[in-house]
Amino acid sequence: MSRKVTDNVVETGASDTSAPRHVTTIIVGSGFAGLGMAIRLRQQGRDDFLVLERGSEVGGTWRDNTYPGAACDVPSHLYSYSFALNPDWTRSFSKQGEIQNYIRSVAQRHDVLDNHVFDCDVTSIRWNNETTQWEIGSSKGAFTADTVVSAIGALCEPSLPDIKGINDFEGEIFHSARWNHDADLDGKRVAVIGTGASSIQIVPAIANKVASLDVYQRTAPWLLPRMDRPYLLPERLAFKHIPGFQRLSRAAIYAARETQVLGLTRLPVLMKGFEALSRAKLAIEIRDAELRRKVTPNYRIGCKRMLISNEYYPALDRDNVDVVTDPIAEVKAGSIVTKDGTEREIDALIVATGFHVTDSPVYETVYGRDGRSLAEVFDEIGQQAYKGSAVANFPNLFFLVGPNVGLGHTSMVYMIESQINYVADALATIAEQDLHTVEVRPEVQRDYNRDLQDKLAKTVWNTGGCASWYLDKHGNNTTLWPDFTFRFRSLTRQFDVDAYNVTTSAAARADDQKVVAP
Ligand code: N01
Repeated sequence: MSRKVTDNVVETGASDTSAPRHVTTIIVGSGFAGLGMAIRLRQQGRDDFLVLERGSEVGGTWRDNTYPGAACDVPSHLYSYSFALNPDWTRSFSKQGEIQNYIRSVAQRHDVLDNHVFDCDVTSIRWNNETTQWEIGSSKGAFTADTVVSAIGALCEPSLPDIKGINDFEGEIFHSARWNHDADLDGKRVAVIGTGASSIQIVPAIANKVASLDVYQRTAPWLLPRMDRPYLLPERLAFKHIPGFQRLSRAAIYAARETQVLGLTRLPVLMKGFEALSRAKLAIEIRDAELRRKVTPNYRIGCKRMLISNEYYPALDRDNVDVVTDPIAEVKAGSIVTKDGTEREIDALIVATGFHVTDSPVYETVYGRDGRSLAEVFDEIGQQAYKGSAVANFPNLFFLVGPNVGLGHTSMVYMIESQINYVADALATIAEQDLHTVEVRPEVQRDYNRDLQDKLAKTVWNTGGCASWYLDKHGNNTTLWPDFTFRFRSLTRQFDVDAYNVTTSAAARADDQKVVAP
């Protein structure tokens, strides 16, 4: 099949009533993961794929998170594709706009945009046992596919807090990942709920514009210095013109970051240095003793994602900013009431409360071989996959950024590229060996996850005394990778077909002939 696949979708304006359009592989989502997968397929000489993307352009989380101050907390030269290094990064830590421009330019350069269907909201993905194909329902019509790659990411479905009265708030209200740029916050009384990675960037970006800012904190984050600076012209010239300089710099950043794995997963004592640094930062940047007490974390560093900012504490220390630690009792039409009875009037409410990660609503829309949804399967066994990429009962379905491939200390793009290696090799193996279906064997998945959970049990994420989105409702850590990332790279270097139950296309053809034979 050729690029016309997409043209046809556009030309025929496929709607819910059109016959399903068949493509060999459908990729859902075009953030770093889905786009990288599309580029790899193109590099393999394939054009029989479509990327279904609910947004109107590529970029995923970097397209959606446009809140003031949005920037990456992984250094620019590491936070990029290995096959598309960018010598032109302007800063050591990039801002959202620059990353989004980078992703856009990579998509254009690699000529995969014609394989995209934008504004295409995928509503269901269902395995059909008769046709042994995936049936995909979407806002741009129905599709069928031999293989599906889910690249929806973990941080795409905003989680709204279940607070009494919040739906009756009459001022501006929006989630950090759906920033309303039409809302004018200048001179307004604003509240932010949450003090995670998004909030600590938003708060300093708006604190000097608003009349007052109430920051509702449930758990104080640990903060480290942000070593951000603009690159000087000689550095940028060196990145561009000295062969190997940028790769060397990237490798150095990677190695430095990887040393954190020991402290996070095996030797907690190694995190003491970070903790001391963070406490010193707090002491220097916050003058008020009571405020210092309020924002001092009460769990071990690393248990939640360590955040980096040089501006957050000084913003909290401003006269027009209050940190509220009394739990929220209720939101009213124009105010927030805390459990101690205090009512604080506001004009706008920013909800920076994170995402549905272990309970993604998308899981309710994916139905496997036995008719059960991913949500039902995960409810029973917990969110889990084999190598973060395949789930028993869901043949020919692969995940990018699936369970237990997340990280807090280094670049997710590295993990994504590892998974792309694995899935690309799986698709190549299916073609080379004339396989019809591949489905990970349940016992392989079980053993793999048992081993993962054993490792995770010793990590600071599980033992550090905090609640975080890394843990699911059973208390299992089903989001993070508990080892060096190069171990994951080596685990995913090749598709291990022996871990899968397979059927061959020859057998499928023979079955078809039996059905039509008189
Ligand atoms: O979300 P979060 P986020 N009432 O889940 C609080 C990535 N990211 O959007 O800690 C009151 O971290 C919650 O409190 P608690 C990164 O991977 C990266 O900030 O659960 N409060 C917490 O303070 C990150 O980890 C970058 O007690 C409630 C906050 O809301 C992930 O995205 C930038 C509440 C949620 O924090 C998510 O970050 C931004 C309630 N009902 C994001 N419910 C960079 O690279 C939740 N909270 C820089």
